[in-house]
Amino acid sequence: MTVMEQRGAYRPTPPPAWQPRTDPAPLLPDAEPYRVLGTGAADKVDPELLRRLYAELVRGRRYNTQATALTKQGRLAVYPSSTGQEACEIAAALALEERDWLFPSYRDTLAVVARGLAPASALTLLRGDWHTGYDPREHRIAPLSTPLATQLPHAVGLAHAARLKGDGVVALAMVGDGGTSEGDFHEALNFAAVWQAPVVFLVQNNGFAISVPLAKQTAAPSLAHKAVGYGMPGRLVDGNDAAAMHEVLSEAVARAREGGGPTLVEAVTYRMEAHTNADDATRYRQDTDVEAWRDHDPILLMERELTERGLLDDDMKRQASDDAEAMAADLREHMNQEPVLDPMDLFTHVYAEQTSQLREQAAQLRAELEVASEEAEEEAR
Ligand SMILES: Cc1ncc(C[n+]2csc(CCOP(=O)(O)OP(=O)(O)O)c2C)c(N)n1
Ligand SMILES: [Mg+2]
Repeated sequence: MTVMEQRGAYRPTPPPAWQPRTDPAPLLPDAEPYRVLGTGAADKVDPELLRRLYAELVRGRRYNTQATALTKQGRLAVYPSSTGQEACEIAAALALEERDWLFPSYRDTLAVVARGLAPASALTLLRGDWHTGYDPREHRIAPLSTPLATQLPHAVGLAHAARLKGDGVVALAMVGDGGTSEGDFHEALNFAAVWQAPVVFLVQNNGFAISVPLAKQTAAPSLAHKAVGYGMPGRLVDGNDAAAMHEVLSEAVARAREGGGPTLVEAVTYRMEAHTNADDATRYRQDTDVEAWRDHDPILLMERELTERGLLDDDMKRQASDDAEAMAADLREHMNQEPVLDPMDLFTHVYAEQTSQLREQAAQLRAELEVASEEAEEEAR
């Protein structure tokens, strides 16, 4: 008799039938990117909102062309243009209330400016002047993040704290298609869903991570589908349709505020310019690829809708363009001023409490600066 044949020997029992923890069907994104402009859904949108979005898009486009021009004039070290992506940028800012928090990436200067930051302050970091360039707490805007996706766990942490405090604050975090391959993306989404944190993730799928096209980035049906694996809804939206973007992000923000948990929104858009002024996009894509998107330009889509419904006349167009020009002139004026910088600021805000090494280095720099200023005085005599 074998051991297994003895009375009371272990007999495997079948496991309980497997049940999904949540029904995946409601979490799945639409098969096609959601659109409003040019469809019947546009009739329901407040005309004032459409006009506001139009004016912001025009202003945003002008900001992009002005900042790019400043790189050519040597006034700005680097600029990642969001030309073609203005609808995502503007909608992200407008979907939030003042008490909410925005967590942008380096490409999201327009969202930061549309949220109310002074246009020149949004370029401080990209000029390499002084840390973030603004007080994140005052504006409720986290620093423009260059390390990909690191802003996402920060947003979840803030949102989780807001939920514990019950203060109704929502965090909206922006990331690119390439950023979705980072571990931070996975960790942030997983924590957000488990904790039901009031956070909205906005992925701007602009087709590229520098030279890497989306097909080499992921084999997922869409980036929005990734939401299902974490247990949150995924939304697939036309990222060039400002009305659709505004509606979907506003819904996701409201849902988060009401305790409904996080949402992942994928905005399908296109990066019309090179990655930054330091990149040559002709090395990895054809001009014809770019041309194919011209007719689906976010400003054009909005202009068509407004014109067809008689909501936009020449005066309004001129007003939007004049306002954008005034903003650009102001930006030029600020960026043409030499910044007054204190080299000792290199050491502030690195750690809450400075390390002994940093104190030593600060003392060394202070001594060098004193010698340099004495020498300059000597020469002046
Ligand atoms: C952690 C990290 N790895 C690599 C880089 C270098 N890098 C800068 S931008 C970029 C591509 C990002 O593409 P995507 O997330 O699609 O954003 P996009 O630039 O298209 O807005 C890479 C790899 C970085 N900044 N941070
Ligand atoms: Mg990208």
